[in-house]
Amino acid sequence: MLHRILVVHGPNLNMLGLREPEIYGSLTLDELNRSLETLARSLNMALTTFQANGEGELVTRIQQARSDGTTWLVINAGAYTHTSVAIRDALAAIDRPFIEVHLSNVHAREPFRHHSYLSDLARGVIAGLGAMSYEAALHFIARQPTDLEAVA
Ligand code: DHK
Repeated sequence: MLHRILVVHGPNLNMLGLREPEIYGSLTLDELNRSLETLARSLNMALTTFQANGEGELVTRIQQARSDGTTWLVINAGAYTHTSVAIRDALAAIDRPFIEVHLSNVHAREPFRHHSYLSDLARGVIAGLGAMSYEAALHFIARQPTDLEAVA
């Protein structure tokens, strides 16, 4: 079985490219998603992306990952990283490994960005590498065994 990755983007990430480019870079969300799809294909993995500004929509999509064949998640929950017990609980509920990513180095920014409700549940946390934060997550997942390899 191939890894099937769900990339989840939280609030305001639909404004990538326009929004504070000195912090978040000049790539649009569409360009980022397309480059991640290309990278995933080259690593023999399937990748789906989802973006929402609302906490409830994000929770609902994460819940669906339990039954849609998703094997790993890569999540940039945006500002909800620092506030959302609901997104934490959804990630805990689905029993799928995930990597928390951020474009910016949240630890070099305002103190309220230093705490994450997700990090202690994540397999890894990657911050500050721009689009490469997501790419590094995909490279890591590509080297993880699939279920079939794990039982072989
Ligand atoms: C994106 C956001 O929207 C912020 O709210 C987070 C994160 C940082 C990022 O760096 O990708 O604090």
